[in-house]
Amino acid sequence: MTNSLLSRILKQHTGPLTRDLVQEPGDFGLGKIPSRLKPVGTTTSICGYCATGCQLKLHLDEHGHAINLSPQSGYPVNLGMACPKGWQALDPLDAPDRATTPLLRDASGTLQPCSWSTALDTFTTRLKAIREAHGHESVAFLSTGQIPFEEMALLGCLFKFGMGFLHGDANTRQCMATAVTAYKQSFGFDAPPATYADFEESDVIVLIGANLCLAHPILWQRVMRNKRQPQIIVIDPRATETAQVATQHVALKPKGDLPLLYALAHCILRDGRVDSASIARSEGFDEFQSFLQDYSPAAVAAQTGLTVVQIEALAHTVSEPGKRVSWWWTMGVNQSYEGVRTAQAIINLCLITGNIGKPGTGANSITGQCNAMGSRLFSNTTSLVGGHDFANAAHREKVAHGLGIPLESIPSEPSLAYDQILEAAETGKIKALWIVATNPFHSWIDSGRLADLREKLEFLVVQDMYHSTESAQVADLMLPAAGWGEKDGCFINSERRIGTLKVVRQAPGLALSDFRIFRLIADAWGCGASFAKWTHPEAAFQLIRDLTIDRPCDMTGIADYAMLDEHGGIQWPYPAGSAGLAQERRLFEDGIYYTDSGKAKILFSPPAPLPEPTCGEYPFTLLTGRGTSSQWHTQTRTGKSDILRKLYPEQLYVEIHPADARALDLEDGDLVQVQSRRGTLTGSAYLAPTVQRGQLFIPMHYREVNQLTHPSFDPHSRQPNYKACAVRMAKRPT
Ligand SMILES: Nc1nc2c(c(=O)[nH]1)N[C@H]1C(S)=C(S)[C@@H](COP(=O)(O)OP(=O)(O)OC[C@H]3O[C@@H](n4cnc5c(=O)[nH]c(N)nc54)[C@H](O)[C@@H]3O)O[C@H]1N2
Ligand SMILES: Nc1nc2c(c(=O)[nH]1)N[C@H]1C(S)=C(S)[C@@H](COP(=O)(O)OP(=O)(O)OC[C@H]3O[C@@H](n4cnc5c(=O)[nH]c(N)nc54)[C@H](O)[C@@H]3O)O[C@H]1N2
Ligand code: SF4
Ligand SMILES: [Mo]
Repeated sequence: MTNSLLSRILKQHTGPLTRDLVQEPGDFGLGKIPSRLKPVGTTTSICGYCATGCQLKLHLDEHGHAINLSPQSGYPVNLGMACPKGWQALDPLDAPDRATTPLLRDASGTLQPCSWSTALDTFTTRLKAIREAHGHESVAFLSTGQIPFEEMALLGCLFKFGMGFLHGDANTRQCMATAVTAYKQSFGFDAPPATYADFEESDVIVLIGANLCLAHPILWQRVMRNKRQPQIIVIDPRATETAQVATQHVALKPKGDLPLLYALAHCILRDGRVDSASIARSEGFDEFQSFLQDYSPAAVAAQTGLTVVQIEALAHTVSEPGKRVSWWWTMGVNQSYEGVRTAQAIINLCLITGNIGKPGTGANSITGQCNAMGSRLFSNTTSLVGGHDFANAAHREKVAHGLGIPLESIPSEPSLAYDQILEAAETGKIKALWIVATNPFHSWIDSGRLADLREKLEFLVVQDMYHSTESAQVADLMLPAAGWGEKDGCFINSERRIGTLKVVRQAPGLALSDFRIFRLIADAWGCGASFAKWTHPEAAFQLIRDLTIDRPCDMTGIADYAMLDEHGGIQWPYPAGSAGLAQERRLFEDGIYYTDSGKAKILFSPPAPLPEPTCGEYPFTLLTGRGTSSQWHTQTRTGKSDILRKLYPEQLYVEIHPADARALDLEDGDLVQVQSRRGTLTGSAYLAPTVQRGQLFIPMHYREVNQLTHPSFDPHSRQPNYKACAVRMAKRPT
């Protein structure tokens, strides 16, 4: 190992790590450095953007420093492909606005550089004082689906079991909460059943509220490898990039999904195109059958915006006997005030037609962020770490024992959800927030409210790679974090595949890996001893891996990171003794679900009205979502790449149907104002027949967009309803 690589690795994993803070000896032992970090010509890492989980091959110079990358050809996920973000994954690391030192707001209100000692002192003194004065519910964290799960677990365990606070949630609430709740209720565990090979083995692929070509381009490549000449049906109000290359586009009304899915089930039952064996493995069928009587195509046509003929034809296609039908959904379903029931309506269709547990089938949610699936198992927010339940006494005992912590330190109550945390901050019950690897001042729904909320907070800590994010700029204390490529750990992708990341760059200045920051905080707080075994990410991996024993996500058969690399990643479940299991595995092949009875639950309720329908004053429905394959969320990373920036419009644009534009006397490129009851933004009109009349589309990547969105939530999952609110639009007055 060259000296310079060694010193870099030491900087990430061992003390002393910072110029101003001397670690206690023995805190991070030299012997813990994973041997796979020895310098070689190349190494591999899972991409740090989307949940497809492509593996990238990093090309290293003689110092072990990544100078370039290419997609990994032998990896079972991406098979040698990557999208533009993956190809440019190193660019964001070199940005000039990287946070290189902690920043503390001074008496004049300016963020000033400070030492790590001062930062840690301030962090503990302020939060302890707030805890002392207002109790253990007065501080909350908001984290992410975009850091390794070893880091997520350390944060969640430190905050709840070490620091003794109760409330923490993550941006996965904005993204996957609906799918989590739907699966837990229907299958008894949060278990997306698919393996990506199912894309290649289906006869009918239904993409509902998912724009694969743009948001998961490499999964679209998997669809393109399907040799069965599949029908590809896209259910989306917009003629998206994916809809345009599908065999059929079902252009429904926004939020017409639930009545449509019930009408499909109605037709399928009426025509007897069901799989009795699969129905026998579920509960609630009789009630469902009588419920569906009211959902004939004629009864729901107006709500869906489709004709009876279209609905009947679709019902026929998705229930063809002998055909393999797979359903795939993303944010068009999850981000809805009735997302859970919509996802379950998809699950119900698969259950009654027997399209589950077999090749080319499934009710499959596609995940968003690189490690949303890791967050779901390990972040210790909604679920107790390792796929457990806070309310279950036996689970609490198992986790306490496994982690070597006192049982009393594990709360039995659940955390408030994201929106409830922010509401508690508005009402003054929560006094301080710690934001890690997410940018809610841009991405949260009705984001204008956050400005007022900021005024009410006594203390706001933001931990990010950049000091320039909307959230970092309003922090009282900013902690500089290493990013993807500068730290190690694991991600879990949409098909439950666990894969590793590597250190291939040195974090700039005093920036530290989130893992390292949490360790330092544990010591500063005085609870470091409880986390003595969490010496480095791989040690943490082994600790939390062992917690999964006997859970559906059991991964106790994974020895170490090297084994993950050798196997091309490993899908859970992988209990001890799994050697020889296939590389591609779907769930429920045995027809047994994770519920107490072993049967799946058919769950349903009547569709509810839109929380904010259009009206004379606000006549347009605003849809939001991904804009291009080169933009990632709030653009803190993709905005730093010269190449990616060339691939998308710099300024906010509003897609409007040409006929609506004519009625408003608008031409392409005209400056327009879009207004909702909550805010106003300015952008340029983009005339696009891909949006329906009466609808507008604005990509989520521009900071103003959430000033318009309406804060409504799914009652079961508390996921925000980002995708439909009422707005008006006009040419901008000159
Ligand atoms: N390039 C890029 N890729 C990404 C991301 C990114 O920021 N950039 N983000 C990642 C993340 S975290 C996520 S969650 C995924 C999101 O991936 P997707 O969910 O595919 O992306 P979205 O554009 O948010 O939403 C998908 C579609 O839902 C449609 N839609 C809106 N309302 C409705 C409705 O009522 N019914 C139906 N059926 N459809 C509706 C929209 O028109 C949109 O085309 O992408 C991941 N991949
Ligand atoms: N209107 C509208 N709003 C939406 C959506 C929509 O469709 N429409 N989609 C929602 C969805 S699905 C999602 S997932 C959210 C995403 O919303 P956010 O999570 O707020 O978006 P990101 O830009 O991914 O923010 C991640 C932050 O983490 C930082 N970061 C990256 N890597 C690291 C790291 O290793 N450590 C630390 N400490 N920081 C790091 C980045 O610089 C960035 O500031 O947006 C939601 N908001
Ligand atoms: S498809 Fe997703 S995981 Fe693959 S390279 Fe692109 S962003 Fe990365
Ligand atoms: Mo997401």
